[in-house]
Amino acid sequence: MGDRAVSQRVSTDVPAGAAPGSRSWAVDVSAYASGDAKLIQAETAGCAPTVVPGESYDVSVDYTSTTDRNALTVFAHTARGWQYLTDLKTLPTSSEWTTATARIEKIPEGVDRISFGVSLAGNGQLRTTNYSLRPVEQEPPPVAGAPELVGRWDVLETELPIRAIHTTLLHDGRLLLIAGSGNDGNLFAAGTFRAVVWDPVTNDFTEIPVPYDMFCAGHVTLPDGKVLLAGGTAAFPEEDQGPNTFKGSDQSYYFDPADDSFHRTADMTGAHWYPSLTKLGNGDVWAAGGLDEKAEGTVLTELFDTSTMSWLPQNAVPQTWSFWGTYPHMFLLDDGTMFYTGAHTFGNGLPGTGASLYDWTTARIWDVPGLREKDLRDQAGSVFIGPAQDQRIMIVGGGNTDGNIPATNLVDIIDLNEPTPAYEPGPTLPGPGKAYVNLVNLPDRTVLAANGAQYNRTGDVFSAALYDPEANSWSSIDPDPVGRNYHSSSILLPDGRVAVFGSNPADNSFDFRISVYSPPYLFQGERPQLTRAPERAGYGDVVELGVSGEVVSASLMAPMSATHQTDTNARLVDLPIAGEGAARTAQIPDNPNLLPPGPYMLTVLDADGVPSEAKWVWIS
Ligand SMILES: [Cu+2]
Repeated sequence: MGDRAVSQRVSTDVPAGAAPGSRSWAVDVSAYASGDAKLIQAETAGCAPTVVPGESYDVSVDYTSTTDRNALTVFAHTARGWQYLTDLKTLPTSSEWTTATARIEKIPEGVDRISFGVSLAGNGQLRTTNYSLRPVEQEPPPVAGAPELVGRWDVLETELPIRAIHTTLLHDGRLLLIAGSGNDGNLFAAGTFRAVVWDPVTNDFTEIPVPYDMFCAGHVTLPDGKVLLAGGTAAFPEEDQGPNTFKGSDQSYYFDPADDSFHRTADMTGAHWYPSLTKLGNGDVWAAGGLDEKAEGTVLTELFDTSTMSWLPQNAVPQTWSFWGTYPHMFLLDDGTMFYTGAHTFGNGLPGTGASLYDWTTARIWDVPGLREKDLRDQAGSVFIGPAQDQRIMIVGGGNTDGNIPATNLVDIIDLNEPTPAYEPGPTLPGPGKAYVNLVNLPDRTVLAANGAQYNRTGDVFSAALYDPEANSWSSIDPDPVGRNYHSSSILLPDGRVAVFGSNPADNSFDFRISVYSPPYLFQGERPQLTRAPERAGYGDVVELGVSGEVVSASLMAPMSATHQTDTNARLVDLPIAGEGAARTAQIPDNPNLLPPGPYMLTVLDADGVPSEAKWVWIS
């Protein structure tokens, strides 16, 4: 519209560094009297990008113009058709290619597509190219920092003496922190492998001699409180190999907190770099996944016989002959089968739906439907939500190391008590998408989701949130002031705090700072106390507890053993209680698949949702 002469054409004059074959559009206006000419996307479904009402977008376009009568203009499509939305800014004369950027704040309701570009309302020549539209990442709303609402993060003055990549809470309250070579090829070549035991109460570190490169092993706490380690690194990638083509080790050791040393067991049947270890109801350990001695995916399933402290021969283990990936997130269910959540470290393009049920006794596998974005679940988080009796598992976020695609903030939840379980969409994690999310069951039955990054070992995402399984909702909390991505882990401490370790970004540096998160329940007045509990209890036992405070429930929590943000053996098991006042009884569940044998942290919870400090109870 308007009164002017317009001619336009395609031009090969494009900005320096533009992709080969790029073109620009040029428009010439002369004899201008009124109206304008626009270089915008064609207002058709294929051309004009789709948008989401309420979201904000950053737009950019490269332009040159012989006049200053230019504006960055947006048109919007609704059910009623296309109409002018706004001019974001005017653009100055520019003889050189210049990138014009602006933000479209909050797309109005009803708008499903937009078209944007540069309009020219005067005599002159305008050229444009390189149109881009990017959603603005929604940082979670700032949180008013009352610790009784959002908790508190402290970064300790003490720093780690080693790259703590494998972290385990021991039954004496100390932590076993293992680096092995710590992802440092020079230390690997020198045969320098390290581990320490850290006492968070006295702040002492004890150096532990490490017999082989436990970097990239799997680990789990055995029924007697020893820590079983299996697999690890036999060789770093050679120069002509990809970055994650490490050769696996078949070695296996256990750490004994009684003598602070590693002891060798018989080797595994095959080599595993990034295996997952899942403890079974009888106290034995299932292991699978990872790369073998040739840095290829291993299909071997392994079983550790705890009574003889040895790995069984291949023919004594039901074999699926399928590759579970690297560090597959495999959870033991209450009927003795397992659930593969769809989360893993590295690797994508998974077959089927991406998640499955698995009967390890028959080696049968069933696809489970409903997981969204199955190829964006590299280094997602997986966790039981609520008491393990609910058999509900949540998968949170995840990325794609292969494509370096921005991570997702999608959350899916599955109820494995259903006869035909399927993932259902859960509430989206507040803040930008992230992989490397650290998920921790807290004794008040909420779940902490902290740390992470949007891209492969870069783009730290600082948002953090607590998930309430009863409300099925997230509430944002203050973030860890330390950005943490690859090779970070979080461990619940017996006093109810969470210790967070590590981060190994793309430059292969390592963050030696330790963060400690004190959840809101530590600032909500007096805590209930567990004054008396048995040291040991058997399946189905009724045990006596001494408590103070208005106690409403009790639970047993498995001490965490985590690497790569994950502990597939973590769980909180509800302990039904009876009685009144200071003397209570608690019923130990009779199903060992729900509560595999071993040391547990027993806590009681009061009516305000404040947990006691834990006491250790051995379940056998
Ligand atoms: Cu790793």
